[in-house]
Amino acid sequence: MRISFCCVDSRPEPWLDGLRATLPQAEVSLWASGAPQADYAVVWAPPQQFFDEQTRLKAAFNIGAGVDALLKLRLPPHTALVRLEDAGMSVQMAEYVCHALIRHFREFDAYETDTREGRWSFRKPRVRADWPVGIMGLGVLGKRVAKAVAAFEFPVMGWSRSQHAIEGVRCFAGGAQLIDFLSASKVLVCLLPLTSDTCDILNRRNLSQLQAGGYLINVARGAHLVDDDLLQLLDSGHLAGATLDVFRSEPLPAEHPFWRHSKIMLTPHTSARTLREETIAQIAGKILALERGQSIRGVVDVGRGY
Ligand code: NDP
Ligand code: OXD
Repeated sequence: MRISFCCVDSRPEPWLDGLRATLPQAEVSLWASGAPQADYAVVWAPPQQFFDEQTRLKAAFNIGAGVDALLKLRLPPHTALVRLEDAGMSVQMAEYVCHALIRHFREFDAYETDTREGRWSFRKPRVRADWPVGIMGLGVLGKRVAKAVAAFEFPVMGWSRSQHAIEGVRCFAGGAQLIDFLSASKVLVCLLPLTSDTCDILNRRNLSQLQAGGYLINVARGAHLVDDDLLQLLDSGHLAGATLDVFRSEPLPAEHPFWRHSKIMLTPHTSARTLREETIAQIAGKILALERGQSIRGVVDVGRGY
């Protein structure tokens, strides 16, 4: 069995060593143009040329959860596209979102300013019931985040394409329930895949539905958010702030106003990193299952876009 590795932005050697150690029966190599046809591919942002040449792949494994960039490419017709499912990302996402939420809710930034200036002063405790948290996307990551937020006793709402039933989470589904979901939320967390249906979903119309003084946490994709709409809602005071991990253009261009906005906290697309060992173990397990003729989870529905 041949496995071709083609990932921009990743040092290939540890991945190649890890794949070889986990699948000793496989011939694992770094892709270069003209390489022999492989059975499986492990990819992150490969060039179109990779799929133009590797036409006999049974499956291409993305080493991330989001496949929006891959779906812009032409894939060979019989190649299954497989995304990463959790592999250590969901607990990181839960940490990140809870940190952003609690930092804002407990006003820790204001306390930091106070204490740095030598002030021993208290703020009135906020009432948790007044801070309902709405999570867009109840997939692998959204569900884990909902559970973590609920553990801190915030009211939690979730919105997805199909109806879900999750203990402790008030679930909404589909376009018809979007406005009800948003208007019941004060903090909005975006964990949707980027598709033609979800692009620009964090726009003025939708963000205006959040309760006054709302807060946005976008950890999904930059193209979910209409940047200027967020800036206007922050400046008008309807939104109190935002934590953003993802941007339309990454790295965020130096001149972008988000860098310097006092109500925006930003991080460089780091909320849930791909962990090499967990990722290799998951991919190797799926390759072995496919070789045994078994079906696997995480196969992307190309028509749906995730
Ligand atoms: P999943 O595919 O497991 O979950 C996607 C969820 O979004 C599902 O609940 C799905 O609904 C819902 N959804 C999809 N389309 C719509 C729609 N049109 N309307 C309403 N709900 C919709 O994905 P993951 O949880 O694994 O990952 C989510 C995203 O997080 C990734 O696509 C990626 O963009 C981002 N991500 C960001 C990272 C970072 O570091 N910033 C790291 C990892 C991922 P249903 O359940 O009905 O199918
Ligand atoms: C992912 C990401 O999709 O890192 O996994 O953004």
